[in-house]
Amino acid sequence: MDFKRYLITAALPYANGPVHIGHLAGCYLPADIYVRFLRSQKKDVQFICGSDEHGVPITIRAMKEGITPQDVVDKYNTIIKNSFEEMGISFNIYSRTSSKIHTETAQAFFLNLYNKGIFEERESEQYYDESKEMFLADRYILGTCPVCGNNNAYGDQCEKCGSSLSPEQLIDPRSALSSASLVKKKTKHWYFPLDKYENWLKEWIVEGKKDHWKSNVYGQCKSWLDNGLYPRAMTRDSTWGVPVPLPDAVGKVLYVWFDAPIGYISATKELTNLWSDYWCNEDTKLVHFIGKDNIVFHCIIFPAMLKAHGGFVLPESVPANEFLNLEGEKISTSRNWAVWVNDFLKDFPDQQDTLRYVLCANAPETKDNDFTWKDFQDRVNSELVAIFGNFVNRTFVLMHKLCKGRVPKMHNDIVDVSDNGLADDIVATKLKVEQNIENYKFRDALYEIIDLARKGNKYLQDKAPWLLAKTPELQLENQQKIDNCLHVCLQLTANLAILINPFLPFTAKKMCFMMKVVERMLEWENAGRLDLLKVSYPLRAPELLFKKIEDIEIEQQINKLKETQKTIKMSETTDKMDNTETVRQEIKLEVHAPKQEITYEDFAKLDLRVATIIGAEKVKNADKLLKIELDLKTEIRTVVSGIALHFKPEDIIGKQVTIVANLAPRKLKGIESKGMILMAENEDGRLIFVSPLEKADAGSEVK
Ligand code: B3M
Ligand code: ZN
Repeated sequence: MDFKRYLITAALPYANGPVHIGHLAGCYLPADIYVRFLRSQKKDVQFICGSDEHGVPITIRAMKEGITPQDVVDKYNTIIKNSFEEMGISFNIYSRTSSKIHTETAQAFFLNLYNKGIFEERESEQYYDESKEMFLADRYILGTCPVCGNNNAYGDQCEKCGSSLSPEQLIDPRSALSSASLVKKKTKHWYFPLDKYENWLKEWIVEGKKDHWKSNVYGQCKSWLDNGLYPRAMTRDSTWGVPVPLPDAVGKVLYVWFDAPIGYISATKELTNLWSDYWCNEDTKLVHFIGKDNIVFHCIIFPAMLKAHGGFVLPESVPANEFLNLEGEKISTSRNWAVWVNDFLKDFPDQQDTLRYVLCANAPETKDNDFTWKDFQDRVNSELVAIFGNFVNRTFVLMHKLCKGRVPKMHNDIVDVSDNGLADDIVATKLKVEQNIENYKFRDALYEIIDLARKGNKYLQDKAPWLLAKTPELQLENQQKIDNCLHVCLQLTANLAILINPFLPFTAKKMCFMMKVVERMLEWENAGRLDLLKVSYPLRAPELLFKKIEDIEIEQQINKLKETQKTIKMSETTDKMDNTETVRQEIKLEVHAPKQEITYEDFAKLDLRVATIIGAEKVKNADKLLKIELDLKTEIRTVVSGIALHFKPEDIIGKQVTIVANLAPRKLKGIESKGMILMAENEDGRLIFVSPLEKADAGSEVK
């Protein structure tokens, strides 16, 4: 399908910290490459982003820094915006969700659904942390997953088995902010009935997107859909956020994941009066660039909201990336384990493109990837400097030396196979780059361009014009060969500028300057042409496009990280209790922390039994679930367990396991599960049954 307009969004970063390389690699850089590519094709495109200024992460940061939430967002919005600008992330608008237009747009959206009677109004008891005097967002409630027993499941999702949860389903919920156990308080909220959109979503995603969404994205959606969708509260008790526009909703705001994606719409409104041409037209291609932790919100919840509202285009694609780690460890804002973009630019001034290069060449497109400083140095020195930069530089130096600083003529009567071969390579590369970018394979696209420069180097090496210049007796004939060689190399240089422009825009600009061409030459349709630089046209002296990264620079960065590591270790030991932190990684730190003490009576409430597995089969439409039949001597029990990725049904029959026999029954995929099988979990995530060392009688009590 041909689209008339393109609406490209990049996840709205929480304004609770600066931007780091993981953010760039995860969504802003690929989005920018995509947009620059579209613009170079003269497409009608709007690139939308802004700060996400609501939600718990902001209020917690404010609490921690002892300032107001408004101070927090003002401070970080500026820092983030500047970093993006400096890195050449070319948004058409970078807005903020604290803007008036956003409040109005989000409230109108809410009221539209409200007036249609879409929300379910529910009074419920919700978890309240008395020590912090606040109701807790789902993400800030931890507890045991009823499906797989993971005791650090979040109130909205168990990351171990992928089940979608609500806080009520967690066993022994506790506060992630204070570790306190929670009390329940009555409160009223408006729920969006996601379950009612399940069939529509299945059709739209499972049938419509299976073959063209990235497999990591499709897979995550599929598992959410397989696990079943539930109504979700779209309002929260808080003073920070977009007020719920209803008279009886004092002290309530829109859930941040309700208002944030609407931020894409309000930012477009702020940008142009023609906003509805983009948002309300079937011939708009809407693409959301995000990180993998945002998939469910962009692929399931927001589309369902748009569908409920009606009149909006749905995302054509959501090319989410996986995560970028740093020197083998997860990047973390709160632990300061990151390379901050503003710091990078201080240490490596004017080297935006080297960072863009490495983050794209090593982008976590299909799996989590690692950024290491050594790899940064290697890629810059052996790819950017030694291949691309070197080719352009040699071409310019030789042209000045052997062709009087002007574009030499092409002598058509002596054109040979290698000249033609290189011309063909240029055209072929253009096509491959196009295809790869259109399929969101930016790494592969970039590789093709470097490979073309590599071919240029080989061509130059084989022709060796500097040797031809050394035989004065053949001067005329050789000069023609020299001319042809440098003519081809210069046209290739111009083509490289066009191809590299979406990826390394600063470099492409420098190349235009050296070639004395206007930037319009960079339009994509010009790629493949061999007459981009006019014969006899004088060119400028070469500038070095990239700087080699020295060992000492890398050592400094590594030392910086080592210092950070020391601080992290210290604060982790001295400061374990102060975990009013913002980001999820922080919560993960708690994973192995000992649990609260319990009394013997607490323990005695558990009815633990040995049971023998006598049957096991996969649950239909649920990759992770096994339906297991257990012999408890006095009865045969069915338990549904989230272990299908770890065990084959046929391998576990006959095994003896320990179960919690008096756990309240729960329906999973329509099957009633009575009890939970206990598992030990290795550091590598492997699960092991907790079994008696010797065969015990089925049904015997464990105490
Ligand atoms: N602020 C989450 C994040 O930064 C969230 C994205 C909103 S996109 C509408 O990861
Ligand atoms: Zn689980």
